[in-house]
Amino acid sequence: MENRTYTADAEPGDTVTVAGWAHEIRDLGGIAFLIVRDTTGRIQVKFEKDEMDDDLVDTGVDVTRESVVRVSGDVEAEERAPTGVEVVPDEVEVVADADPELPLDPSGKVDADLSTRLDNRTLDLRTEESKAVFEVRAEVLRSVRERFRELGSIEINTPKVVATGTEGGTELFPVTYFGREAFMNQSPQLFKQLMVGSGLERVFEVGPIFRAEEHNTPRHLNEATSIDFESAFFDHGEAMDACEAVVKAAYEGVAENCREELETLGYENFEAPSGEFPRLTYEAAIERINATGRLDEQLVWGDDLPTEGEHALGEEVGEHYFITDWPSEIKPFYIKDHDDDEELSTGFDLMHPSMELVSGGQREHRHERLIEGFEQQGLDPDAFEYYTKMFKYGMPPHAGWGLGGERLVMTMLGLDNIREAVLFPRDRQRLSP
Ligand code: AMO
Repeated sequence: MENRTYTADAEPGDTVTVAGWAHEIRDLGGIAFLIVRDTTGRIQVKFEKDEMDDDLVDTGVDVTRESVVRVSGDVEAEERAPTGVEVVPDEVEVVADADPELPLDPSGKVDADLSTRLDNRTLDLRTEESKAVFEVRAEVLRSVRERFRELGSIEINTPKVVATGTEGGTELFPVTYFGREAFMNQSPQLFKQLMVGSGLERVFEVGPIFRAEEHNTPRHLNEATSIDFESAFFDHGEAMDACEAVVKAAYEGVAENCREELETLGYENFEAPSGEFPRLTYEAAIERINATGRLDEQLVWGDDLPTEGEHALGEEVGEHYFITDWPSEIKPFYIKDHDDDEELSTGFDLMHPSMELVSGGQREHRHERLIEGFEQQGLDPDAFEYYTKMFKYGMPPHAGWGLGGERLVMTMLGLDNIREAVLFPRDRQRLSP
């Protein structure tokens, strides 16, 4: 729109055209106010009924809430106005009418349940709180990309429709690809690994992953955003260093650039983590969980950590921490074992006190061992020949990780449900919008 002024930029003395939504209409008799909201804020428009044209006043006062309006006029200082200025209009146009019955109240005065909000995201994202979550999400993605570039990695995009899964056969979404069976990709795992053997060496990707898991929990999605990293000539320790740097960058970016959003969301003292994230071995982790006495049954070597165990440990540690040296048998085939102990893998997880954020590790880069790994996991190495073949042509040692984007935003903002951090979540019930 030509000559549009954002409400936040309107200064006394200006003649402006503002455009946005009718946030509120207050008719006090001789005088009426229309509050116009746009992406930058709100501005008051004043109607003095005796002094203004009747049609102009009627248009401004009779408009339904949330209709799209365009208002032209002079900006004046008015200390009683919410933002200290108001527009004295000489033209008001209703650009798009809103139905008087709204499925939710964008002024935020009446709370809506999550399901109603997700069904009506357009209206939901007119509320300051919801909008703030997605501003934060955008800043998280901006700052992680920046840190990845500082770490010398190049952004890649890999296929999402694939012939084979990698992260467990039962969690695949099948699709038909020109009459052939195909799947939605669960992880860019194999593709990012192939790139460390290419001239790119160090790569990252921000993209969707698809998991057909049955879980319907506040922290699982069936389509999530994975922030993936992989580097040639990195071991698991160096991969953890990069992971820590990227997670901290996300917090630092938000602390620095999202002050207003954090205020809207009720944070007074949002702080980026400063010290080094502690690194605990899996063995130490299960011992500490057992010592809390919170689990009905004691954990033994080889057990996955149950949610309740993660919470018990998270409460004790009280900050982000890594769990390292997992048993080889519970890590995927592509994770390398320690050279001096085959029972022990180089796999690691990064934990927020409330949940897992990242899995990673050094990868098996020796061709023969890789083939054995496929077989041990019950996967047919022939189906992955496009991948294993490249390990015959000079594949360097390498390591990397995958970070759940929504879980990062959810834990950073203390959201109750991961769905709040996704515009249009995909879960067991939701396939539209
Ligand atoms: P993993 O399967 O542990 O590892 O996934 C990595 C991270 O992605 C996030 N995540 C999810 N978030 C929401 N809903 C889900 N259903 C979901 N599934 C995963 C989590 C998790 O920690 N290829 C490996 C990574 C690697 O080794 O590089 C992988 O995909 O935050």
